[in-house]
Amino acid sequence: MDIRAIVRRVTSETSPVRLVEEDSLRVTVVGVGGAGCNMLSRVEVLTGGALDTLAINVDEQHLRRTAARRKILISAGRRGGTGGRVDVGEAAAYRAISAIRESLEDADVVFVLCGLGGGTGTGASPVVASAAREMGSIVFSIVTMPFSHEGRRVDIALQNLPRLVDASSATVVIENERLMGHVPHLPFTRAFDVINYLVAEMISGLVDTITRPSMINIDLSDLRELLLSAGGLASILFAEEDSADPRKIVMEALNNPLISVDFSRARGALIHLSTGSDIPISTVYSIVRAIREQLMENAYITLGARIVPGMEGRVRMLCILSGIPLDLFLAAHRERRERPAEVDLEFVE
Ligand SMILES: Nc1nc2c(ncn2[C@@H]2O[C@H](COP(=O)(O)OP(=O)(O)OP(=O)(O)O)[C@@H](O)[C@H]2O)c(=O)[nH]1
Ligand SMILES: [Mg+2]
Repeated sequence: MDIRAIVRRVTSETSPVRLVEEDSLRVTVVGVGGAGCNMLSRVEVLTGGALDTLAINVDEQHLRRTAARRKILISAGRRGGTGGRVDVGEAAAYRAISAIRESLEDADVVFVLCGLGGGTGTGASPVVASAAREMGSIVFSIVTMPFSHEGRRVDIALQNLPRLVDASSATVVIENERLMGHVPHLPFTRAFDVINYLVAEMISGLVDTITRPSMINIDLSDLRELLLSAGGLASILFAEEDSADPRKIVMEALNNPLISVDFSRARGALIHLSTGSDIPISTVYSIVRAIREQLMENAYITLGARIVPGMEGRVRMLCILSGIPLDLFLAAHRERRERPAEVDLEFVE
């Protein structure tokens, strides 16, 4: 979207709010496998049950513990779950495909959550994403990559990520390892909980962005446009800063990516700002320009903004960078995986 068009739109509107009816957009959040269901429980709690949530797992006990509005138990067709086998997870989803399709029938936007690396989530999530997409939904998959010390699970994740990217409109990848760089001393289970919380926040922010009326709205057709011209692999950036220094906001966001990939190859961005009513349009312009500078030339940029009472002097930004080449990401990961552990050696004569 061209910034001049936005300025025209904002300045020419008698009422700056283009209303989206509160319930006009149907969003379903689906958790697949153990990690996916844990993330989903967080979404359910964080949003106070306001979103339509669906849990899918072969693990019945885990499914019982999951907080979700609806649940589908899929069968691995053998005792003891998938045993970490992706083909078994995939077959389990196909066995339940009519129940899965039925439960996603009316959704405009479907979020598919999964921790890549196990059998259920890795195998079943592309089946869920394809089903939703075939029925016309926009599908955002949000997945985590295993920690490097999880060994074989990393290979499983790398091998299967392309299937999920193909099946989804956009796939946001979060590297557990990058996130933990920010909180290195947490025990394993607490670390997962931090990730689950972050994913829940991300979804609630995104849903908020596309469903609640804003000063400049992002709606379904904006999303479709963005994903048509720049779908594929995506990353999400957040920042909150003083509105006096727009470049600082963008730098803060870019310095905290949850994925290690070169953003200069991203082909699109969805930027959403929450800010006070005192924000000058020049600040908005500077933020968009600073993001644009980081991306491919002619990148597709969609902007949304909301005035939040009490946020005078501050800007909170949520930015989805999409259209990142998958092969770049995979190559960087494979290389890291094959590289022997680095050791600092000093030779003394
Ligand atoms: N974000 C997050 N990641 C998790 C959590 N638990 C495990 N993981 C990650 O997700 C990967 C997959 O684990 P699970 O989700 O338990 O596996 P699954 O999809 O249920 O598959 P199987 O149990 O093998 O059938 C692991 O390798 C971890 O990297 C969690 O609670 N949250
Ligand atoms: Mg499991």
